[in-house]
Amino acid sequence: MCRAAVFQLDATYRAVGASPPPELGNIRSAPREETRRDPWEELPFGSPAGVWRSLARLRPAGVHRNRMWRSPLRGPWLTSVLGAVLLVTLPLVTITGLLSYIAYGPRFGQAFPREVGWLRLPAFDWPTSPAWLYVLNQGTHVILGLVLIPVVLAKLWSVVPKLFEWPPARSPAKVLERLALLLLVGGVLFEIVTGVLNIQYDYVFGFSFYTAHYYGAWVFIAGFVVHVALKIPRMLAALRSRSPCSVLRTTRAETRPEPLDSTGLVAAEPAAPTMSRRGALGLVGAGSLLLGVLSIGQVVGGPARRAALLLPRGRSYGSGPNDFQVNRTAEAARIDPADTGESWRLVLRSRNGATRFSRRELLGMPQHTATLPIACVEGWATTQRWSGVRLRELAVLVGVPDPTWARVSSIETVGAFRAATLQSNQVLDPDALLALRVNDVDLAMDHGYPARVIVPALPGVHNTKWVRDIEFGSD
Ligand SMILES: Nc1nc2c(c(=O)[nH]1)N[C@H]1C(S)=C(S)[C@@H](COP(=O)(O)O)O[C@H]1N2
Ligand SMILES: [Mo]
Repeated sequence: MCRAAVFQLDATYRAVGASPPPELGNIRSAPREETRRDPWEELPFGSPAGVWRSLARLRPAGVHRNRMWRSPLRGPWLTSVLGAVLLVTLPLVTITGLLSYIAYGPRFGQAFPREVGWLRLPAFDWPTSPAWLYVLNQGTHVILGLVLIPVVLAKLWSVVPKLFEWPPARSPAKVLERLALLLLVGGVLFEIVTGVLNIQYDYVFGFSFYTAHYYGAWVFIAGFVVHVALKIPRMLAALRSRSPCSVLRTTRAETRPEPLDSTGLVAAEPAAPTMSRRGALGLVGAGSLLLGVLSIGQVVGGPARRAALLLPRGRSYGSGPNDFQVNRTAEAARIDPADTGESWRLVLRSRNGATRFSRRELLGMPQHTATLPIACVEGWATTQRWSGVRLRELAVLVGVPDPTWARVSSIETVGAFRAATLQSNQVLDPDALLALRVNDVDLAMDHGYPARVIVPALPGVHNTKWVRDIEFGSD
């Protein structure tokens, strides 16, 4: 009992009129314990060993190594199993994220963030085939990202005693390792939180989601690479330490802690197991499965879409053949019906000048039909049968048979996505359309009437609706 508490207790007894029990007096009058002199106190100030040892003495109250983390499941094996899963899957989430950045066409200045300095990614023409490429890319990024949340949380749970290790690092090498860990854990949590908020809500951030998510990814990548390089030998050794089959056969009653070792993961005073390791892995797996079930429907479509509670975008639908999801309605985009009526003209531009076409004239041109998906960066996708005029035929009409780019602009004047630049392969693909109709009827207003762009494998955002103007260039 510390001296202050004794005085307090003493005063309390007196306050209630009782005399303090004799033990209390004994403690009070006990000679003050001599301060123990630690050998490192003699070390010269600033010597590295001295710094670490002083740190060791400054352990904050409440930090007891391993004492409060008593689950008998924690140990190198469990941590390594979860680590191995993330080692294979997190790179997929990361790479599809970076690929999506490239798909946005950074060289046209339309990827976010626009300027990334030396973090620039290699640019290449995003392919137009297979048409479902961007569905696959974003489906993987968003759904796998969601599904891995329980695994990430379980991995963090498995190593949480390390957070309370004191001193936090015993050598300069350990400081670097811990710093990498800070990037890794901070990065992964930041990416999860920003990603999840973005697919749930309309732009709740006070900053650009894309910019934050992009730089957050690099912070995560830096931490991940260092962490994997440092931990892989230990992970492999731990995985070999017991066979997965034996773990899967072990019941709760037979569950024993892993042998106490130097990793600091195994509880020094383990509690009795409340579940087996297979139970714990099953729980994580079930959590992942649930997240998958609650989101995959937005990618595969059909009746499954209604179960996709975690991807609420595009829940407003049209009617009849236009009955498929709308992310941004004509009303939200403040499209004036007067601008889409009889007076609407498509303006085609090139260095040779500008030409205008009415909707009737466009319908009089050769019509082409293609069944193509629209895949939003946020993971949802929908596949429909679109018909209209091929973009490459429109290019010919203004004397640019070999365009290297096309700039599409919308009637819309308010949104961030009212214009997009297409690569040459995205203009020249035989299925790249200025769509006038969908599923054999005119486009609904919400789907971009009088005309919208539909290009195979193009990120959804660049399938501009309510098109007003297309400029073709060959420079
Ligand atoms: N003019 C215009 N076109 C647009 C958008 C927009 O906001 N304005 N949204 C884009 C986005 S982000 C997607 S995913 C696709 C499909 O969105 P929709 O469901 O609103 O049609 O349209 C794209 N075309
Ligand atoms: Mo989108």
